[in-house]
Amino acid sequence: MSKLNISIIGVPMDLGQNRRGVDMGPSAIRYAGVVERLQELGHSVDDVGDIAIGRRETSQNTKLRNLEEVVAANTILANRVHDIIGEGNFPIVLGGDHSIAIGTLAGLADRYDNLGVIWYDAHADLNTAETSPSGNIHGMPLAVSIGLGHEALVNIRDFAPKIKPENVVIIGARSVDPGERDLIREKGIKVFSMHEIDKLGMSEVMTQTIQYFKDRKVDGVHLSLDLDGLDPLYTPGVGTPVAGGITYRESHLAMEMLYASEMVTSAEFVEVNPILDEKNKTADVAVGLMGSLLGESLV
Ligand code: EXY
Ligand code: MN
Ligand code: MN
Ligand code: MN
Repeated sequence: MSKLNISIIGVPMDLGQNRRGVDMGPSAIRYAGVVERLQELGHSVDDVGDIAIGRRETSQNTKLRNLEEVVAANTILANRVHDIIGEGNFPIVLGGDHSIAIGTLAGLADRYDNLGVIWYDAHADLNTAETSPSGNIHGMPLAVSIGLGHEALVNIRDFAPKIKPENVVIIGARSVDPGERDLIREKGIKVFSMHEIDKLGMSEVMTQTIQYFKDRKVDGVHLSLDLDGLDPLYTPGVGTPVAGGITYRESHLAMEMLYASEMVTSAEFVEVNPILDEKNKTADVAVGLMGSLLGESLV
């Protein structure tokens, strides 16, 4: 892959869930040396700073917490991401909770005819207000992006859906709610749960993922990587840890294979919460994975 012009954009969002501290994720990832790491790989890196996030709403809509502020921030993010692609740059979005994927995908989608998405996560993030057990919007961004959910979320940048369900591959799932399971079946979403990762191995999972996108003739692939996709042994600084996850080495292998595929055109790294972390371990892992995704080799 040739050297890239990378634009890093921070989204200090914590309104998509209940635990404070994930708004400090972009700072923690910068502190872990993201800009330097990507520059060392030969890329040109522009850190464009953070999106402004509003305050927690006092009127509690318990089915869609902080809806207005989540919509407002994601609208700004979507427009920024859209511009970054227009400039020919490679966007890397730093979260923040996973609700920010709504804005990232809203900004990306109309820059492609047939965008593929990898959802690297312990969760499916396919809830709607009707199926959500929590009312937390960070459990909804994939549903929103395929056109399901509150219209204010679904219609950011005035078009919907953003992506096709058959262009999504979920990797690492192990905590899926009943309504999400129904949706996966109904929409035929491709999922490599921990069961498949255990059974096939990560090498085969990634080979099949890459082939899946080739078969669908995608013209770009967005990687949405939730750090809770990894086992909490490696990434303890996340708000919704689930045991039995992807290992550190499996995750690096996945990133290295994506680099070799030359398919990935944008990425986001979300749910890093330094308050819950151990000495910035989770942000360090995030930066390491970005390195492998963008060309770092072991020897
Ligand atoms: N499925 C649960 C919910 O919707 O509340 C938990 C979602 C956690 C979402 C994390 C970030 O990926
Ligand atoms: Mn997630
Ligand atoms: Mn456009
Ligand atoms: Mn998750």
